[in-house]
Amino acid sequence: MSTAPVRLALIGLGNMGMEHLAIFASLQPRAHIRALADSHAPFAERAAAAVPTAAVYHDPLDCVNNADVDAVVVATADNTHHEIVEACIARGLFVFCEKPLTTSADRSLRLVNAERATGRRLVQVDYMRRYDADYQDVYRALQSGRIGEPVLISQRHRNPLAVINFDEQQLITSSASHDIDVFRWLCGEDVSEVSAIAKASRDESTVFVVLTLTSQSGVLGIMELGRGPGLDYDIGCEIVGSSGVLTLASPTPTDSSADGDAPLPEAWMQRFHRAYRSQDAAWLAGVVGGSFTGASSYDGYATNVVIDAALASLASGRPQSVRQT
Ligand code: ISE
Repeated sequence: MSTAPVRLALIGLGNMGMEHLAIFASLQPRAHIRALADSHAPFAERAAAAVPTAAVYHDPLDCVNNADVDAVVVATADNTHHEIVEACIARGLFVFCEKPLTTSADRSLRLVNAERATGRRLVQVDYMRRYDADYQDVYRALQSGRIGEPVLISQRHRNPLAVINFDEQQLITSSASHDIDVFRWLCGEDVSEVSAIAKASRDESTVFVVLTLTSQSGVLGIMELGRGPGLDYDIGCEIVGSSGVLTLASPTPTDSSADGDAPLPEAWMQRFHRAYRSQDAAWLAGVVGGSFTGASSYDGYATNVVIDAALASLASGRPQSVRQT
């Protein structure tokens, strides 16, 4: 196995990109941050101040096509992921992309096919909950058979309005992508049907979406997603099995100050700070060793298929079949 550092480009340097930058900087010398890119000049400059030796690009595609790197981290706006990841695959670069992989199942499928054509696994999607210690406890307990056969997986995902002012659609496309990924990961299979309903308070401050899913073997999933002024960031998961119940532990304080770093700007970064660290370190090891443990391009695509169907259900008021290619 190579011991040379992984030469990295980080593209998209808003809050999430800066969080990855801090993590990969802490993983030096295994990671060598050689290039930074953001089309928003102040963001590029802020990151350059943190890593003055890195080359700075203002065009993400210029960075992918010309930076002297082995691997790329993409944390740009969701609707730009497709073309950046596509360019990475075309250059044979490993790419770690923020969720959702793209903004439609069709686009994500094109990436899956482009990656398959290379004959190598190049893409990982940032679904960091898979690396969270509490989620891993639940996952392992389920796999061990402790509660028998899973029957119902209920999830709760609440956001404070001060951080998230999503409408119903955005709660599905952005927030629910995590819960859909967790449902597929826990069930170990794809989703076959989804339905979505939503309710906003009269003053429009509080918006909730409820998704109901069925897995291919019939496991039921219920997820409630919301935002509002009266809400804390609150994540929950409970699995009812044929012989018991598993509940996701309430988080121990995992804010960044616990690790001696500066406070993080977003509530979910505090809650999942250690999961992001574990995930980024595992991805780096995957780039070196060629074996990845995180969400694949297919996982990103399969989540997009459910999102598309959930949006269709919200618009039509009817359950929608979910069909993966
Ligand atoms: C955000 O983009 C995230 O990734 C957070 O984990 C999630 O909790 C939040 O709702 C998303 O919008």
